[in-house]
This record gives sequence, C-alpha cells and structure tokens, in this order.
Amino acid sequence: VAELVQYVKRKKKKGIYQEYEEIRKEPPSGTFDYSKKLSNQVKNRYSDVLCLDHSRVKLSPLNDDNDETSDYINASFMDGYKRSNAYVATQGPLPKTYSDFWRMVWEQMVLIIVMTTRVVERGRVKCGQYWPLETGRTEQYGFFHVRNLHVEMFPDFKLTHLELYNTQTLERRDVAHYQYVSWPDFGVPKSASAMLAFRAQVKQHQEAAFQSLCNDWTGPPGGPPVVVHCSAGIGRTGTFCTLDICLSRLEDIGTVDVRQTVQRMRSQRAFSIQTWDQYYFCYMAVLEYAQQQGLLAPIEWSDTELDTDSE
Ligand code: PTR
Ligand code: PTR
Repeated sequence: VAELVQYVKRKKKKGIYQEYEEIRKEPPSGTFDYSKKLSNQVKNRYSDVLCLDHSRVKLSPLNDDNDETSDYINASFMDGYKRSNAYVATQGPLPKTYSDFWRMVWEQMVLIIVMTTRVVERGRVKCGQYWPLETGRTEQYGFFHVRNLHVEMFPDFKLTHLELYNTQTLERRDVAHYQYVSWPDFGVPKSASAMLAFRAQVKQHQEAAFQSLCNDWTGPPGGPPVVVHCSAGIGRTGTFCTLDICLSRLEDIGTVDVRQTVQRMRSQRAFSIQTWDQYYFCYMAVLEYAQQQGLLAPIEWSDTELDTDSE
C-alpha cells in the first residue's frame, strides 16, 4: 500500500480522473440483447442501463404462462475477491419487478441485501418500496410473503430483519436488509470511515449468516451472493463492491489494484462506477482503511495533490 500512496501522490487527483476516463471509454464487453427484448424493456428502470447477456442472473422460468422472458431481471453476477459470483448487482426494484426481485433472492439463497440509495432523493423516486417498512408488517409479492421482524437504527444505516415465506414450498428464511442512508445523491460520502464501518458490518454478517447455513449450501465455497443495489445498480453499487474487493485483497496479500478491479467489474456489470468522484473515492477509502489498520503511517496531503487544476 505504501506504493499506492506514492502512486496517488504522483498522479494527483487529475491523473486519477484521467485513469477513470480511459476506463470509461472502453467499449462494453458483450451484448445486451436479452435486456433489449420488447417484453423486458418495461422491467428496466433506465433504458440506458442494461445487463450484459453473459453475466445476467436468470430466474427460473414461470411455467404458468407462455412468456419466455419470465426469466429476466435487470441483475448481473459479479465476482468478488477470489470468489466467483460474490455479488448480484441490480437496479432498485420497480413495482412491476418486486416479485421477480424476491424470486431472485429466494433462488440464489441470498442472506444479505445491501441498498445504497434512499427510496426518494431530491423529490425523485430512485427505488421502489419493495419491502415492508414497519415492524410487524407483512407484504405479499408474487408467491412470497415478506415480513418485517424488526429494525435496528445505526448512524449511517438501517438494518431490517426480514423473513421470507415461500407460499409454494411453505419454507421460511431470514434475510438481512442493510440500507445505507448517508450516501448523497450525485456524489460520494464525505468521509470514507462511515462507509468502511458499514462494509465491515455487512461482511461480518454475511460470514456469520453463511456459517449457520453451511449444511444446506451446495453452491460455491464462498456462499450465496450478496445482493447490492442502488437506483440503476451501477454507480453506488459499483463503488461499494469495488471497495469491498480492494479491501479483501489488501487484507489478504497487502496490495490493491483499483483500476483492474473496476475493469473486471465492468466486464460483468457494464458502466459500474459512474463518476470520477466515485472512482477517486475508492482510492481514498482504501488509503483511509490502511491507515486505520495501521498498515500505513498517517498521510499528509499537499494542496496540489488534492487539487484537480494543478499539474
Ligand atoms: N445520467 C444522469 C444525468 O443525466 O443526470 C447522471 C446521474 C448520475 C444521475 C447519478 C443521477 C445520479 O445519482 P444517483 O447515483 O444518486 O442515482
Ligand atoms: N439514465 C440514468 C441517468 O443517467 O440518470 C441512469 C442512471 C441513474 C445511472 C442512476 C446511474 C445512476 O446511479 P446509481 O447507479 O448510483 O443508482
């Protein structure tokens, strides 16, 4: 990581911005045909944010209709650090897709949902209210009943314990819903420390929940994917996952490669990380983490290193 400090100091903020511009110019690594199908278009929140065909999450087709696109949801598998399909990155569910969303959560045996947006921001709906808000309430979405068991409030996030009931198989499962509420729209968190604490809690919860599931799990060794979504499922979602991957690698082998991480992620969920600031934030958050963990001495930044105008 010491090299990473030198790298950021040498490139300065402007150089990191340019690095992001280069990544952004690379064409997407595949086709979006399935997302574009006429009967799927209504299931996309944004007509310009589609899923790559090769990494999309397929729902099991519904056999009670002839709709051959009933397996579609705007969601993509993404690899984590040394783990394939560690995440499902998805858009904020639309009323039309609530039941598809819960079907995906069920079929992928998801334990944790991470939401990095609020439902309404600046007067605009960013995501549907796809789970019951009040403790004790149950809502029905397709053949799932979702019950809000209880809510815990933290300074920057809210943890809702949900119970999912599948009315077809009569099984119940617990799902934890983490909503990060301090991420301003059009921007990045001011300090990385709240985000780092959030990530640490999510990671710990996923590991603990997976431990208790172990006997029932027949999938890959790392356990079920964590579902991560914001509004479009690319900007804040990509930032959260990039950070998680970079920190896992740092914890394991002591090095970080933000650029390669983002390039790989974009090959599975196109357009991941939407702004320069989000990209730069990943670097700064990694450095903040390394200082917190005592892997780095406190860094002193000169004005020119943090200034976008200076060369
Ligand atoms: N495409 C958007 C625009 O044209 O304004 C860009 C945009 C990016 C819009 C981010 C909203 C965004 O905010 P959020 O990440 O909070 O949804
Ligand atoms: N067409 C939308 C826009 O540009 O406004 C797409 C979009 C919306 C892209 C939100 C990114 C957005 O941010 P996020 O992925 O963080 O929700």
